[in-house]
Amino acid sequence: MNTLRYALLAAGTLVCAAATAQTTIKIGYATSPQSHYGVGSTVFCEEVEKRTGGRYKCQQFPNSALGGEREMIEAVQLGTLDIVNTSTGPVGNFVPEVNIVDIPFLFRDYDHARKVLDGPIGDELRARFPAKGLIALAWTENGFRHMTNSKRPIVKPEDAKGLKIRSMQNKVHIQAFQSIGIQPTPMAFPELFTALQQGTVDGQENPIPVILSAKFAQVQKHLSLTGHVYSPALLIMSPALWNKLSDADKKAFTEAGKAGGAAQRRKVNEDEKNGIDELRKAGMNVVTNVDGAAFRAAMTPVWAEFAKQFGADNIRRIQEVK
Ligand code: EAX
Repeated sequence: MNTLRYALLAAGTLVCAAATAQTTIKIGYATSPQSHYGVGSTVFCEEVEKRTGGRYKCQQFPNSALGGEREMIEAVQLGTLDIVNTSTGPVGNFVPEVNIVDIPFLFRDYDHARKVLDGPIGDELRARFPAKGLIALAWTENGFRHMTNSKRPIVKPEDAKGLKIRSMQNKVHIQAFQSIGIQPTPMAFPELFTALQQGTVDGQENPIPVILSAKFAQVQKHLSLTGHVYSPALLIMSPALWNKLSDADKKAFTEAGKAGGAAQRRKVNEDEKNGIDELRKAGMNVVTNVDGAAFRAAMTPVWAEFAKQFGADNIRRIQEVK
């Protein structure tokens, strides 16, 4: 009788253990835990833990601890990293159609960008990822990108001519910068601060939240509010993890992704509101009278190239979202 009792007890313990087994998921991103990516990732992780009753919890790898965004996306594809919270910068190297969202001056403002990404167009773009061995769980946000450099204030495109500006590994950005005489230097984000410090490049371009969290004011004098590109971001998950999830857990992760994206956008709003003064106080010369019309006019020829690459109708469809 005792043997049966012990066997049942052991079986019961095993069942309980299985029911409360906890899986740790690894999530990586480029900037600090206090940054917009850190806030978005933390809310995502809290929501996952809550919505799965603690069966899944995160281990975060901030500050490019696992490499640049391109390397992290590759790791997600291989299944050695579960999730990356990344800008779309390098994503076009994996899912070429996504490069359409990186076209300069495509989005009018944050409201327009968020409406496009949260609507059918954003869903259609996310649906292209599984065929490339990636799961685009949710849109998060990086923000409108502005130029910084150590040489001179940039007011109009001519002022940027000849400057060596670091770009993301993004062919649309590279084409656009070349079209206005900038010398783009594609470089992974983790190398950027040192490159600016050593003068390997004269400048870079990033949203206010990144310029703040990466402390670029320590190595850059001039900030020009060009807002030349809206930089979306995404929570991208490994199919190795996604395919193991039950339907209920897939729903839980998807809802958690939306909550993370909303929190990240709120942090971007905050940084947009307070960040410029913070950067002035940190010693940056902030150029607010950038000639946006001149930048748009200078990029008209390369826009014709983008219309050929992505389809004028597809671009117009994005522009017409109100
Ligand atoms: O996603 O590489 C970049 O400039 C990105 O904006 C940064 O990694 C945050």
